[in-house]
Amino acid sequence: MTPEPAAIDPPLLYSFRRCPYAMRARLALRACGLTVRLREVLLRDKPPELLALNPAGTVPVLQLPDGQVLLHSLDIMRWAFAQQPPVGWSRPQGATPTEQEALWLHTLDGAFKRALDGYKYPERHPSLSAETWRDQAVAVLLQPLQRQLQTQHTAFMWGDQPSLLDLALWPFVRQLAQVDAAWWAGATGLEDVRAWLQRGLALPLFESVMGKYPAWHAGETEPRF
Ligand SMILES: N[C@@H](CCC(=O)N[C@@H](CS)C(=O)NCC(=O)O)C(=O)O
Repeated sequence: MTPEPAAIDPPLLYSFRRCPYAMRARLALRACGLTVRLREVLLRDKPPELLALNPAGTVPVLQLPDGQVLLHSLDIMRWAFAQQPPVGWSRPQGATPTEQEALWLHTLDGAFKRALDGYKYPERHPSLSAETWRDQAVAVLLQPLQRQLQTQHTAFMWGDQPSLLDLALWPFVRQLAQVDAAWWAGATGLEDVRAWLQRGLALPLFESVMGKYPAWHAGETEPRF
């Protein structure tokens, strides 16, 4: 009789609930139907196990059963989509995003994120006023997004179903919207972006990745996520 193959533990995900990078990694893992063991961390008290894998100390980090370690959220998202893309989604992308998608992601993680940080923490970025930072965030990412959604008449970025890119953007645009909810609710020229964000946040998928977990400590069994 052939022996049963040994069960392989699911990958380990180091995550922080409110971190938008960790959020998009969790969104992708969940959308692709993949299970991980979750180690929720406190950024002010990082476990040595995380620092051993990633001396930069950022989350998310995904450690695969073969020992490979993914240190960036987009790598985790692409890995998840390459394993098992969600059925029926718009342009499910694996390891190789198109040039157009790469450009969106570059703007998002670069110019938009800098402007978002300036808007959220103007005291730490005093070279510009909070409103000017916000205007920049709108100009580099949200206006192009508005134009794309408006021209295509689609619910999501590339069609009637979400895509990797929608998942990558939502947590960051959500943060911007939360800084000043009254401004966001009335911002002119961003109507389709507002509806797109609302649609994303209303997905059961989004709620399903926002559950609360206690911080993990060495020796504790990780909850399955
Ligand atoms: N390039 C990384 C950036 C991740 C990142 O900056 N995460 C923040 C939390 S939102 C972090 O871990 N910061 C470390 C700290 O605050 O000590 C990625 O895409 O995953």
